[in-house]
Amino acid sequence: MHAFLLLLLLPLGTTESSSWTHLGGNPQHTAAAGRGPATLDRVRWTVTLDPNEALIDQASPVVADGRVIVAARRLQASTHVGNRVIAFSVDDGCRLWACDLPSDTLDSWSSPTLDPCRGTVLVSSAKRLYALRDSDGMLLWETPLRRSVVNASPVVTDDLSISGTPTDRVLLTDYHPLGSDASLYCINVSPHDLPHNPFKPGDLVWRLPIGSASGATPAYRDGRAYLASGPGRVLAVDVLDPPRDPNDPNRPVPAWDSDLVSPRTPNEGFYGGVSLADGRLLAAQYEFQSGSNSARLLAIDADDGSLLWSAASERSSSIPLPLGDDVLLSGGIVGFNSEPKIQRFAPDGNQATLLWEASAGNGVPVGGYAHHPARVGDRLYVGRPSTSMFFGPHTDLYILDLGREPNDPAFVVDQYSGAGGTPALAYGRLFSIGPAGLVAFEPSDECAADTDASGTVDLSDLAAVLADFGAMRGMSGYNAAADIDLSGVIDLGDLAILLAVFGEGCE
Ligand SMILES: [Ca+2]
Ligand SMILES: [Ca+2]
Repeated sequence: MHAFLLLLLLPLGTTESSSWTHLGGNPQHTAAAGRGPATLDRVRWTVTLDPNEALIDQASPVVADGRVIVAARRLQASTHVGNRVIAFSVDDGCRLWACDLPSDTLDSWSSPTLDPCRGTVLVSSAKRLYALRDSDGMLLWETPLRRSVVNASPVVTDDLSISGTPTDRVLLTDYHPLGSDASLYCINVSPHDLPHNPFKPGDLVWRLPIGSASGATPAYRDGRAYLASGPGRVLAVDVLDPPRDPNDPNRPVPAWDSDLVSPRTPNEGFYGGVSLADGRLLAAQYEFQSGSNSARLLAIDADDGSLLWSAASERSSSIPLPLGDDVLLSGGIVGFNSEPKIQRFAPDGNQATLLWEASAGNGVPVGGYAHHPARVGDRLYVGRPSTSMFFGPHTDLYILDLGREPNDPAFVVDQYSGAGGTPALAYGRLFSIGPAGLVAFEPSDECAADTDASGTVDLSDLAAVLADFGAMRGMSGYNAAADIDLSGVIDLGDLAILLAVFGEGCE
């Protein structure tokens, strides 16, 4: 008992950022987690939807506070009549709530975004942004937009304040792919609190005209939002108090605004999101006419918008995935002299070398232009696209070993049939949608018990369990990362798992 009490006095280990709140995991869309399943043979649960529902195949699940949220459509006699956001318990896949929304535009695959600070789900459909309460799906507020949102996902801040008053914002772009009337919206999410936050949740704070845009999911870090849109435009804008256009005080002036690429053809441009890591902004282009590697992958200096390097790449509307200095890109489509694949690039001066292009062996395609792989270290989780339906679901999930070359037989670590949509990683678990529905994969007990993703089950994990011992989901003090078996309560069951693997490594 003395040892037990002593442990309670240990400084708490920091738990990893165990939620997956955005497309690509976080506002930088780096799509990396500290731990995840090493194999795909431990399915925790599979949920199937009702016959009058269809998952939006290219949208990502998001996970926080013990819930996994997915975007779906409502059907009547196979006709799309509306959209629906559905929440499931990470514990058992039990359906917690569903919220009906109007139909999206053009079969948009915008992913929902979670704002755990405010307890909301942020999701767009057609010409509106909605905030739903994450505990029960109740509509809290909605904001009308000038144009529909198509394929772009919202990004929400959690670090903005003025003199201690929270002033967080959500950033979102709408759709005008061949025109010039698209916008980046900055919408308040924090409570109205004078004098520093004169906005109510859902109030438009500013709107930046961005010309043409489609699927332009912004990235955010340290007060600044970034996006790529149109034929070759990349820009950064300070979210909280951007300088204003002297001729239009409602219109912010970007911190920098670069037209980086003279398009090689009129059919090349940005149709996806950007990622941000180590001061680099990464963006991929889509190209409509030519064959393989007819588009470009770009690395941009996030400080000033200057081009660091570019390389010919497969057409993509996916978000490039930083891997140290290297970059992975999911790109390609079935047909049109293209094919779905994963490409790995290594920077070399003002260019980048294509190190390899990967399938899952035997010509099995993986990735594709609308897919967002995720990784844990050198372990890449990536789906196999449908080759029979152009916008069909990813049918299989693969684990690839990025420490090896694609021609190494051990490059493909594992495979699962039934789901392979853009993966979300949280609490060491992986969530993916596909023809089977929504599937949750379990890690090893060692990884489940490594609550801080340090790589070892040790005293800091024990301290995390003891610190919240007795807490139940829905109570304050409940930390899902310390609920090792995700049962909804932190109790002796978790302690038993932890002690059984104490000292072991999570690999
Ligand atoms: Ca640990
Ligand atoms: Ca438990």
